[in-house]
Amino acid sequence: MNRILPTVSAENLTQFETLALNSSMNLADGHARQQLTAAQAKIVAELPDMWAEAVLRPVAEIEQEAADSFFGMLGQHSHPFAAGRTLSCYSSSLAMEILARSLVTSSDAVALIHPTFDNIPDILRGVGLRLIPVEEEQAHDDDLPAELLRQVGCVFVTTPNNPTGRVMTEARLTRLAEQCAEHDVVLALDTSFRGFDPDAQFDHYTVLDGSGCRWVVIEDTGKLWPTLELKIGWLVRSANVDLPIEKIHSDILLGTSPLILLMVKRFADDGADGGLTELQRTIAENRALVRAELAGVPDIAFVDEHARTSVERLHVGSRLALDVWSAVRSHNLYVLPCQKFHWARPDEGERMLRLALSRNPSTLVTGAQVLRSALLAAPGLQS
Ligand code: EGV
Repeated sequence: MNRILPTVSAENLTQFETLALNSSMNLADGHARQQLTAAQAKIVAELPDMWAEAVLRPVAEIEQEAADSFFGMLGQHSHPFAAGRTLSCYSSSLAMEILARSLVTSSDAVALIHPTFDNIPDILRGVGLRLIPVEEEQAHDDDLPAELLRQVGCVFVTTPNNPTGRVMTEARLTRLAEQCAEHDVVLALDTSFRGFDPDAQFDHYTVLDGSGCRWVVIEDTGKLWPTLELKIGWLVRSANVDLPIEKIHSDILLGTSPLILLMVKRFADDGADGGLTELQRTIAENRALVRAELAGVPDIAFVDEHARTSVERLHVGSRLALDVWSAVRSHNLYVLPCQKFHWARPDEGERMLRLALSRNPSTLVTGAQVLRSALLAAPGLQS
């Protein structure tokens, strides 16, 4: 007999992820849950020494070193050094909240990439901002309409995007920044998945500063390393941004933990020393593993063929993603249905699931096998 599952109610993607937190087959959230590498385990073993170091040293110095190592690992060599230009937060969502509260003091609307992770639209709407969707294809392929730029105080782009993995090229970023400068619109980037894709590691800060536009970038250590939610979100801004970011940041926090900053520095130094390449290789292997386990299932497709981020979208054909989600959930496997990524038109995501790849290979293989059986048992409409 089937186990009776309680009715679920999940109002956003994170609540879907919360349902998965205690499952041994959690392919839902995009946080890193794979094993530490040997080099990373060594850093973790040295945490007590880092604690002692953090007690002794000035926090500004530690913060600067952590930022230099992290931004350097990601090719962001021109990131600003001046005080207050790179603010550390407990998480990138907190950085997002600070940005949203800052924006709403001087504008009422934001043009936001579509689809993207739903806490971005939810945070922006939460402070009262009106959102205008910008289709991913449009943002990447064409200039934005002047009509749109006249209506908004900010253009917000996630690159690489979550869940699609799509990366904005240097040429497109250059043009978008020019357009934002022309219309005096703030260009905001969320680059939380940058570490997974070398194409996203050209020096964005040179491009942004070269354009003269007002800009904000949210960077994140949180998706890369299995550090048990110990992470930093950075809120970086142009000198001319003219938003009360520092004030609002200070309303909410005095600072982040120097212990976590030291840990981030060490992980980033290891990343620059080959760890990041190793991580990219691991994700590529994990992606290949999942694709292989699902090979030959009728009426499915991997949507983002060239994606390199730590998540993978699966089109479930004529099936409904929520039906597949329920079917695998009864076997304790959790994945993420994609409707809510499509924050302006949820229907567009109703036949897609997102699978997390920052997991151990054994978890991915078992999960993919459960998913395979469920897909085969629910063939959808046969053509
Ligand atoms: C992903 C969830 C929230 C976010 C998960 C995520 N954070 N809601 N503050 O980190 O792709 O699974 O981005």
